[in-house]
Amino acid sequence: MTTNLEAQLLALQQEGEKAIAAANSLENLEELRVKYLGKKGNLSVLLGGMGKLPPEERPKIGAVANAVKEALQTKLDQQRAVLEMAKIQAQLEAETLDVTMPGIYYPQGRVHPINGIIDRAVDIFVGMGYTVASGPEMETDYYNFEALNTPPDHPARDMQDTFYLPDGNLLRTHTSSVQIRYMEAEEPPIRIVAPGRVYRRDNVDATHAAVFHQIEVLAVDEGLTFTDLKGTIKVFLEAMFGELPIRFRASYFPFTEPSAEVDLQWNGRWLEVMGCGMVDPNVLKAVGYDPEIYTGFAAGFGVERFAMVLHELDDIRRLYTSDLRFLRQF
Ligand code: 2NM
Repeated sequence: MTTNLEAQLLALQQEGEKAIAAANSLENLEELRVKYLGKKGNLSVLLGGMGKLPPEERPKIGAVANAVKEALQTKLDQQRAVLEMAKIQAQLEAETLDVTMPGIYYPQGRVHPINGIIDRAVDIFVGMGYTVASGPEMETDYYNFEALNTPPDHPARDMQDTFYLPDGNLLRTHTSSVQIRYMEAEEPPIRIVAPGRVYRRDNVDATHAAVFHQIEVLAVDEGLTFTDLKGTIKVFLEAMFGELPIRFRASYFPFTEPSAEVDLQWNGRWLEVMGCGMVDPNVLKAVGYDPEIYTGFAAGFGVERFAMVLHELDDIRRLYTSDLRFLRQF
């Protein structure tokens, strides 16, 4: 009887130690602890038979049982340490960061000089309370010419000067069409600045492009006069070019009356930089405004021309060829 229980205890120890040594995960190890040393585990079950032993044998078997329990517990602790170490090792390997790996090259971008001029000009007008407006680049004859008081025989309407599309529409030749659309949709008072791409059927050379950028401004309100126009342009040109002499020269546009060109004294020479005028009453009528109540002023300029003056460029085409050696200078 004694030897039988003792042998069973020793067999349990052997079996347990082998199983624990083979455990391959902490979860698996916990299962084995419960199986061998748990309250209802194998050791408890065996010791349940102790009560049937003669009293004098109990201390000896008890000692054996304690030794088995301690041996299994030691084995469990050892294996737990091994598995925990393995787990950390696996984690370290999975999370390795190679600090010698070369980085990814992200070239530094810049604002294109054309957009740089647009941003500066728009900011100046926004500072004076203007709102940015935009519209389609493909336009109808109405918005590009007719509503702008441009007569049917005006040279700008010629096939030689404007890109007409097969469906009778055209590529806008100025952003004034945006102003017409805005006025149709809104009521005075109006203060807008319309930057955008425009198209003209020009032969491309150092100072001409078929696609270029324009900024036009428009103010419509009660009581606006030519002096408001002059003051606005003076503030704008001074913010753009610095405090230089400017002059207004009488000119002609179909959509303004009176009209003027604005010259700027730059490097000792008079340089034409923009056109402007008081919005023609016919234009106000076309958008449903009463010219007896409202007056307006407008002005427009070419962005590329400003860029060429401010950055001392000799050829407009440099702005379109995307040569990074050129563009990185800005
Ligand atoms: C310019 C010169 C003069 C202009 C006129 C209008 C509108 F829509 F109100 F009639 N917008 N822009 C205008 C006037 C543009 O650019 C050289």
